[in-house]
Amino acid sequence: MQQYLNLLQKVLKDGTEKSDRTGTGTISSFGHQMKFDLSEGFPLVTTKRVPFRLIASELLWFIKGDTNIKYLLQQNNHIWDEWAFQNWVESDSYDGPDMTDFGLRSQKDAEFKKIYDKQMELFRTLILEDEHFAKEFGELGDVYGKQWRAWSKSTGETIDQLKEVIQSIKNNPDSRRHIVSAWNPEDIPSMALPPCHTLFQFYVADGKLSCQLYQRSGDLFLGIPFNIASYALLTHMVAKECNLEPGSFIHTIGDAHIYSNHLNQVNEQLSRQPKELPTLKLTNEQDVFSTQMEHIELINYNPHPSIKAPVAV
Ligand code: DHF
Ligand code: TMP
Repeated sequence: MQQYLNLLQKVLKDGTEKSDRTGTGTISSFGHQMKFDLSEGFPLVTTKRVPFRLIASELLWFIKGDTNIKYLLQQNNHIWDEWAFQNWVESDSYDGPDMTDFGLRSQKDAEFKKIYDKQMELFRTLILEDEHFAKEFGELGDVYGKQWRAWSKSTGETIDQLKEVIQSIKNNPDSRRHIVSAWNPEDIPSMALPPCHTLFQFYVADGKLSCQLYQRSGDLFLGIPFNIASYALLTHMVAKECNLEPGSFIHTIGDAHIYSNHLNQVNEQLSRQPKELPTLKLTNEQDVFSTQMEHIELINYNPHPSIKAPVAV
């Protein structure tokens, strides 16, 4: 995991101060690559505790082709709540207290934060208990799950990119076309957040399956540890189904940034010594598509304590 710490250090040192869509401000640097040999252990950051259960349930949600946060809430996973909430409070149906700029305001205004927390709690309850509400406001739009499993063709049919790529790895391992793209220009306007992990490619050699991800935008403190572990897990799962060993995960990042309100957290992390990597055990015999949470086991994860940070919305 030293590569991840090196990247944090490099962006701190050489990055440029840049404003950003969320109004938070970042230090940013363009074009970086990390490479993780999956035989050396499972690449989950150890200089803070990263909630692996949330990473695994988010990946299973993508693989199901689901784009509604109801499933995530049922798994007690709240990493996408703010983006669905935003759609609700900006809609005509919303008649509660004003939630304009709730992300930034809840960090600066304690009174507002109380009202916001209450609205968010109400939102979660409605998603879980009101089917109509969940259908309308739990939906993030044409995000990852839709593009991976049901990319729309101009003819009205859909393409199951994930199924096809697994077939092509099995039938034609040497192909240079094992690609899944989440970046669908036509669908960008109907997404809560245009895909950050944009495109990935698999590669087979010497009985091993490798994966490279192109990520257009990476929140180095919060998002990136999730993204590394998520694609490492996906590579393990696809390798198992295709009777291959996991090879490497290569992570290429466009705009790699540290948010200005994550600087103390990053420095705290950089003061810590990385620990031994955990290992991953997949206990199912079945294919990628029938993998459940109970089939995914992380062994020997003994990280430093967690470090909290606000997410920029
Ligand atoms: N926006 C921004 N600004 N950064 C992101 O990383 C991000 N990621 C998204 C959606 N939008 C985003 C989806 N993935 C967390 C991690 C990943 C993620 C969203 C949020 C996060 O807040 N992680 C916390 C733990 C959260 C919890 O325990 O519920 C962490 O400490 O890792
Ligand atoms: P952007 O759309 O303006 O680039 O904002 C998206 C933010 O979310 C940016 O900070 C990158 C971050 N992000 C990740 O780092 N990983 C993810 O998986 C997701 C969904 C977002």
